[in-house]
Parts: sequence; C-alpha cells; structure tokens
Amino acid sequence: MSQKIPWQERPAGCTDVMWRYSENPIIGRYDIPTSNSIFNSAVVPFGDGYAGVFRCDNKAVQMNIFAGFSKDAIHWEINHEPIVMKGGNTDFLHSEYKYDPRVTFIEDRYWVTWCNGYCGPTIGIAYNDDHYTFDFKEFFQCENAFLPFNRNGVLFPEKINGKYAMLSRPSDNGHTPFGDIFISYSPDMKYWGEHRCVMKVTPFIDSAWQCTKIGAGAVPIKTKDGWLLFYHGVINTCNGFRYSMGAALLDLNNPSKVIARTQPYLLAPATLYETTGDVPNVVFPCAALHSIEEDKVAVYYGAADTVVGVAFGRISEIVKFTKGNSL
Ligand code: BMA
Repeated sequence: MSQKIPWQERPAGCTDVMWRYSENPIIGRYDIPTSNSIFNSAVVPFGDGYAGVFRCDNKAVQMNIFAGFSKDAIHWEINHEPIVMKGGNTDFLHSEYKYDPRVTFIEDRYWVTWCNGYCGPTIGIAYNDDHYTFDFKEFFQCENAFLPFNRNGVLFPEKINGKYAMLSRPSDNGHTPFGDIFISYSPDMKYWGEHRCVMKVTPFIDSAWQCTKIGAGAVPIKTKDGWLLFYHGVINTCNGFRYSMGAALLDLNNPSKVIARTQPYLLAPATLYETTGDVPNVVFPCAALHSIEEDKVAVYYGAADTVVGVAFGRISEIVKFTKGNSL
C-alpha cells in the first residue's frame, strides 16, 4: 500500500491504548441527500486513495449499502444511489435490506460481506473483480453464506489452509440478546462448513462490557503475534444495550484458537456522538486501515447508529495490551 493511512498522534496526557480522531465524526448523518444516518461502514485502500461501502439508512429508515471514494480516507464522497448487484455465483439476488458491510481484498478482488435480509438477517457476499472492471462500482452478488439468522460476517484477508475463512455471529430475528463468534470455511465462497466456535461472551463478573453478545468487527490484521481482531462486545443495561470495542489475537494457522482477548475494552461510548443518536451508546467497529511498517492502525466505527468515527492506535501497543490484559 503506497498511500498514507489517516493518523494523529496520541493526545498529550492521554494514557489510553486507543484514542479518537479530533475531528470526529468524519461522516455526518445527512451526508447524502436521502440519508437519515450513515454508520457501521467499511473502508479499504483503492487505487491511489480509498474506497468504502457505507451503510446509509434513508429517511424511510430503510437500510442499504452505498459505495464511496476518498483521497485521504477522512473526507468521503458517497454515491447517492445504492449499490446495484449483478449475479455472481448465483442468479438469486434476493435482498430485502442490506446493512453493516465489511470489505476485504483477497487475491484478485474486493469482497463485500453484509447483513442481508432473506427471511431475516443472514450474511450476504459480493465481489468487485478485475476481470471486467476494477472500479468498485460493479458488484456481483453470491449465494448467502449461511441460513438465517446470522450477523457480523467478516472475511479473513487471505485463505487459511487453502480455504476462505469467515467469522460470523449466529443470532435471532430481533435485537438478539445473545451471541458468540464462530468461524466457517469455504473452498469456493459458495459452500460454507467446518463451523467452529471461536469466542463466547464473558461471565458478568469477569468483563461485563462483553457479557451479553460479541461480534467480529474489522477484517482481522495479520501480525507476527496472530490475527488481530477488533470486535464489539455488548452489555444489557437497565437502559438497553451498550456496545464497546475490544481486541483479540487469534492463532494464524487455526484462528478458532484464541491466544488472548482484552478484559478491559479499548473504546466505549463516551463522547456526545457515541452516547447520543438514533441508538445511544454504540461504538461498532467495521473496518481498520493499517500499516505494519509504520506500526499504525485507524479503526472505523459506527457511533450511536448515526455517524462514523475513527480511532487510532499503535499495533504493537494494542498487541501488548491484549496479551497483558487478557481474560
Ligand atoms: C445490531 C445491528 C447494528 C447496530 C447495533 C446497535 O443488532 O443492528 O447495525 O449498530 O445493533 O443498534
């Protein structure tokens, strides 16, 4: 990757492992004419800049995903029309709604996963490849990965032992009051199996912020210490769910093996744009830009189901913190 990832140094006096961008939120709720809110969105390096897939709920509060482009990954031009899918490994393009996209580049193409409405939420998959156009505009929808109900489908950025690998969170058709992270494998992005449990929720007394449900957030980052996964954890409070972000390290060759996992959260709703919005108290990571050489990561998260924020950290410090403060 040649482009510089967005970055700000840790503010003076801050002792936290991760810190927020001072100009947050970087995307506002009304940034396209039809939107009610823009949040839980994913970004990737693209050409000499960046591209992204954005969750824009419209003013009828219908959920859909939109492509967007940026030179610096901070200022975004989001298309005013949602992504229109063509047939990929199937002609079955059923989708009642689309939300919470993730994007990753594997081998020769960008892959998008999202929560796809098909008799309830499940995991949709599409790609933009370099066969016809490498434009981040023409997307080919594939078979849903799983039966409903499932959410938070996150692909690994490379095949593991010759197979595609995806994290997901089996759920229900509502505001799921449970949820653990599983991994599944596929030889072809169509048929998924070898489902294994990766991480479960924690006992309340051990780490309450992740005691109700957890879900994969950003595409895992390959480090020498394992796959670094940013994930969300939820506690059910007397005022409803509160979503925070933690990190885990997964074994490089067998990612269903957890090496370490943060007992404290790395980022929890605290600023006004995280505690106030359509759904108060939500920090929901969906993407991360990183540079191993520069030891930097920028995590993109939905804030209060309304806007998009960015938080920064040093990869080596996050890895050290995860190992040193593991459950
Ligand atoms: C989840 C999803 C997310 C949302 C979160 C908090 O179930 O709907 O899109 O951010 O709840 O409301």
